[in-house]
Amino acid sequence: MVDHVNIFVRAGNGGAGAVSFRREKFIPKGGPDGGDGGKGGNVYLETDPNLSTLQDFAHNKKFAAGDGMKGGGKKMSGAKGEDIIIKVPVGTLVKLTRLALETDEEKDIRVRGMKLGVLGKLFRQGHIEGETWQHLDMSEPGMSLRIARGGKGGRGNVHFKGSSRTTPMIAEDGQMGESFEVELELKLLADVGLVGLPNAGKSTLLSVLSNARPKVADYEFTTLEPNLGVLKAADKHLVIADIPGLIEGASEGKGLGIKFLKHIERTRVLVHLVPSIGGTPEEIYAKYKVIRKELKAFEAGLEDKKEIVVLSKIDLVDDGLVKKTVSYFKKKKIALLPMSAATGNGVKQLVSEILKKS
Ligand SMILES: Nc1nc2c(ncn2[C@@H]2O[C@H](COP(=O)(O)OP(=O)(O)OP(=O)(O)O)[C@@H](O)[C@H]2O)c(=O)[nH]1
Ligand SMILES: [Mg+2]
Repeated sequence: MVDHVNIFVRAGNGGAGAVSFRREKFIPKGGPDGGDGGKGGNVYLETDPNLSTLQDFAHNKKFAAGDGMKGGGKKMSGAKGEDIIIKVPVGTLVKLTRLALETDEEKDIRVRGMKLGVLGKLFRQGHIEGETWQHLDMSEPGMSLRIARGGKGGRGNVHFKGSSRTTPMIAEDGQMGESFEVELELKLLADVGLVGLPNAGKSTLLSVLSNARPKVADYEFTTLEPNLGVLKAADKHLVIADIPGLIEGASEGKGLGIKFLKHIERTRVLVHLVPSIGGTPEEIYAKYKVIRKELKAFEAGLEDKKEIVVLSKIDLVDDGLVKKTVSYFKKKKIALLPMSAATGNGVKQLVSEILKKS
């Protein structure tokens, strides 16, 4: 899954002001009429709730807004450069690092309305200054932020007329647009995270609790990228994140590793699914501990989050084992909630626990 990329953005440069003189019949020496340059386009970041990865940036890394156009004669202003809007998923963390601006020397330019070969001067305005870096959290749907400002257009020579300067041969060049290197890191925003061994039934549970229809199959590592779903209960809308399964040694790179755990870093409660099949209460508890160890190894405080521990797939084992396992966990001071996504047994209790804890 692409959830960490660096891209480059550049706002548009302002257009240059014009050096131009009025030319009309019977008025041999018209006054200055050079218009202003247009403003450079801005760069915006906007959250799009339909996106869930940064995949779009895997190959597309450079974004530039339009430059402002040059001013013209007859006090005509140049057109404004076009803005660009970059869409990112909700939960994208943004780090901006300002890129150095190139400085341009004074430039000679041709003067409109004068004999060929007469040159005017274009001098550069001050650059846009500001923070060299900043962090942003694109945490809300519909959020829009300007991250790079387009340069102002330069003033045309019509502004440089003075009593001692009736033929101003100067105008301003446009200001340069801001440019940044932008680090985008996605940490999905969800209220509830589902964790557990591969095949524990996490994706199945997500499909029972929400409108999401993630891939479900009877083998390990069916889920390769996080799935999101919305649980609607008691006037609440809770976002649930289903992530790939964890195995022993995931923190050392086994299986799919533990990197994707960052997508449940910002949840309020974890639902930990422990499968009931294929073991004694002790063995089931040992499987629970395997996941706890990996959560701790991630070193982001996941082990301190509120946890609802669910004994999954109880339709496949006999009631005696369920009872014994519940009391075994109770001795370890863990309230175990038996559940079957297949029959719906225990799902209501789970939903009310989630509402209580989130
Ligand atoms: N009988 C029964 N089967 C279940 C139940 N929940 C899930 N399953 C089955 O268990 C298998 C694995 O389910 P998934 O939901 O894909 O498991 P997962 O935890 O998401 O697995 P990974 O994505 O590989 O980590 C599928 O064949 C499901 O149909 C249940 O409550 N009862
Ligand atoms: Mg799955």
